Amino acid sequence: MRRVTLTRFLIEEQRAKGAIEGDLRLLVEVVARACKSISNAISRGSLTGSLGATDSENVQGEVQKKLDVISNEILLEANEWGGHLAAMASEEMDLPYAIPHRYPKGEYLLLFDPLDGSSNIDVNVAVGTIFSVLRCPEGVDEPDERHFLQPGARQVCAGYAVYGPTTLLVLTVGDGVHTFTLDRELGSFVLTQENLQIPADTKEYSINASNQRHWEAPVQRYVGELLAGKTGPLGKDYNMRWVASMVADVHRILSRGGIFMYPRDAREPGKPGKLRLMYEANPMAFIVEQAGGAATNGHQRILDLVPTTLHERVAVFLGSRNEVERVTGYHAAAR
Ligand code: AHM
Ligand code: MG
Repeated sequence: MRRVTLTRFLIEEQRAKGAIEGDLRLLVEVVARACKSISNAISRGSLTGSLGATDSENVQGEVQKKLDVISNEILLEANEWGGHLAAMASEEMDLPYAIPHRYPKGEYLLLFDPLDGSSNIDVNVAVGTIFSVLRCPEGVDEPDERHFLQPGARQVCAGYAVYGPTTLLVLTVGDGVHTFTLDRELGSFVLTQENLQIPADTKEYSINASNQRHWEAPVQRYVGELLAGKTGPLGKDYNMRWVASMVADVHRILSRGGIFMYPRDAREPGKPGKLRLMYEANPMAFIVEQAGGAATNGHQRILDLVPTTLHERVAVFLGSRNEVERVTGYHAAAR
């Protein structure tokens, strides 16, 4: 069997399609290496005392888990010295991280959620890392928050790692979506699936139904119809899955279709949703669209939204195209 490692895949893509610039290739390899280290840290769990909470909170007011902090540090350390980045931003840091002056700077901005699905860390359920790559605006030497505030459509690369029964890296550079599986004996990510496609129709949905009483009318209508099953207006029975790690839920959708929803709700009316636009929704929306799916905030394509702050939140509906269009249509009809 021909084994294509991530390194070989990236070099061949670069040669054949010119789709990947040298520095972007380095960036992806460095992020992948960091994900291997995170995977190792997670797999040792209690053996190294790395489970449990710290006594600090992040900018969103969430208590940081030890592994949130460890994963953030692994990504920063791996990426700061290679000369491929102008700056980084993370769910775990209030402000962008400037590349130390002793290192050369590159043309890319890297954003990440170092460990997504934090509530699952201590219970041995799949978690992941999500990342997004933008270009630093030309002529900007010392990027600050403003330079990150670009619509998701400008991403040049996005990906996620899932730390589950196997460790996977799912990647797009705007030329389809590909999956790599970590071969622990080789120490390399190996290409295991090319050009993933999300079926346009599905019989599976994901939503945290405990928030139902807080949802807006279009979401009530849509989920009501899903629950009504075969005898309802949609004429078929639907199954429900909710891992509570977005990476795992999105990965299932990439594998067999489905719709993932984290709508805005009335728990905190000031917030337009729970998930963060720049390092959760945007990279996932880019990946989902590259796999033939759709992603909206109920009203607009997520990738067209112009961010106003680094940590802003957004409602998310993504996955199988026909279902995302249906629930987006219900929002338009309710206006
Ligand atoms: P996190 O980045 O702090 O882990 O939060 C994001 C996670 C998503 O992975 C997941 O879809 C969602 O929060 C689960 O939320 P809830 O606990 O409300 O079901
Ligand atoms: Mg997250």
